[in-house]
Amino acid sequence: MSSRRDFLYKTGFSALGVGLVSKVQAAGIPEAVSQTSAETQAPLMPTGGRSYNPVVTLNGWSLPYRIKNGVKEFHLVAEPVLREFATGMVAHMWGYNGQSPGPTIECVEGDRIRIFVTNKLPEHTTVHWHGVLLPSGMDGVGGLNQPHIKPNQTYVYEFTMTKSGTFMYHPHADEMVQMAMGMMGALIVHPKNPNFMKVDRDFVFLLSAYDIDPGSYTPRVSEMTEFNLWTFNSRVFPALDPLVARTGDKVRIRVGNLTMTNHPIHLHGHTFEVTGTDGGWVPKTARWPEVTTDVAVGQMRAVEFRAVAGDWAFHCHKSHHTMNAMGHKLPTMIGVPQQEIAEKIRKLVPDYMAMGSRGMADMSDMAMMPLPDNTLPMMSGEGPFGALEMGGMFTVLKVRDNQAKDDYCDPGWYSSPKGTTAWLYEGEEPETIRAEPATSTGHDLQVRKPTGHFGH
Ligand SMILES: [Cu+2]
Repeated sequence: MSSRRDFLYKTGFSALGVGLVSKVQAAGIPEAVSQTSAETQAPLMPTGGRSYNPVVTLNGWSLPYRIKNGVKEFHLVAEPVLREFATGMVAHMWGYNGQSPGPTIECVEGDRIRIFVTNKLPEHTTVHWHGVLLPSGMDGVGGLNQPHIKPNQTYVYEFTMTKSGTFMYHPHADEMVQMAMGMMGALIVHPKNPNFMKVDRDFVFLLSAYDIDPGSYTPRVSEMTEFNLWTFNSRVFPALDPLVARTGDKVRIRVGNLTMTNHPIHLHGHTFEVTGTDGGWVPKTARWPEVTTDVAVGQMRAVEFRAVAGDWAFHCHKSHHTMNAMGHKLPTMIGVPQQEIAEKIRKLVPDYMAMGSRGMADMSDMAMMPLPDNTLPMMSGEGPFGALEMGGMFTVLKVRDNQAKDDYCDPGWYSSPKGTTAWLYEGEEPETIRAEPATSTGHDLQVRKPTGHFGH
């Protein structure tokens, strides 16, 4: 741990704590604000210019701005960062302003924006503004639209936001390496009319994937398919914050995909409509109900729904993407008796444990197996009824009747109304549960209280 790169990482690490840390100040350039926390930060209310309803970045934050002569100015710093994926695992990555992904940039349709980009990486970079309509020279493809931004240089991008919607930013320079190292961020352009497409809660995050060998700290940048960490905003379950809403809230979730494969994003307990892509808003007449929407590589999808009370899983539907740090070359051992061979191996390797004779659920028990340094159990997380057996791209939408407006704090686990939780049958004659046919919301079941046993 003594190379120059380690020194840079350690410099960042020494500032680890909570909140914002001022970092770069130079004449004429807005202060570069840096974030050290991987927790979801409160929405950043507008500090001048046109009014808008800010977004909440899942396990992320929004970049403060200043207004100078009518131009909204931001300062992005491309730099090595440390990102905690979950307790027990920190990755050495490249990002912006202290975190990977970088801060969400928020502005308003019609805004003139000026973004200073300072390069503190050991190699050149650029920034491409994915989906934004702008002059060709501002599009950020190194060598095509502009010279590369060399280490320690600052470039200025300036353009007018002509349409509202959900966009992204990322380098268009040594892309394979720089995106595999975590360089990306969300860019939100709010409508000029704050009542257009208005919602009560507006969440955003990016999908990204990394290959970090157990016991190591830096993503393998040459990996194309065999990733072992599938993330929402470079964070994995159980360390992802819940998405919190109040019953009846109109909720929007904006999801951008900068991985190498598609992710069918699935929400339980609701139907939603895709209301926006990185091309713009979808007209009402072109929307249809869904419970899963596939977000392809390089795409952004905004979905909207009315929140229904409960704890609802929200995850990628590829089951390997709700796992952490797993190998994919394991033989299936279900039904294979391993006791005899396990005893023989234990004579040579005392800690050896035979795996998977009864499935892999045993592996969610972290205590059963010692893990190498800086890696995560394949699946983990405790719910109110036991192990969740999930990892990676999984979090929980928590909707409560009494969640206050603008309160995004975790309300704890849902307490279901009596008689509405599946129960253990132990031989008694259960009373009939009379469920009316589900209505369009699916949540108006008329339930007569059964007298069976309730687990909890
Ligand atoms: Cu996926």
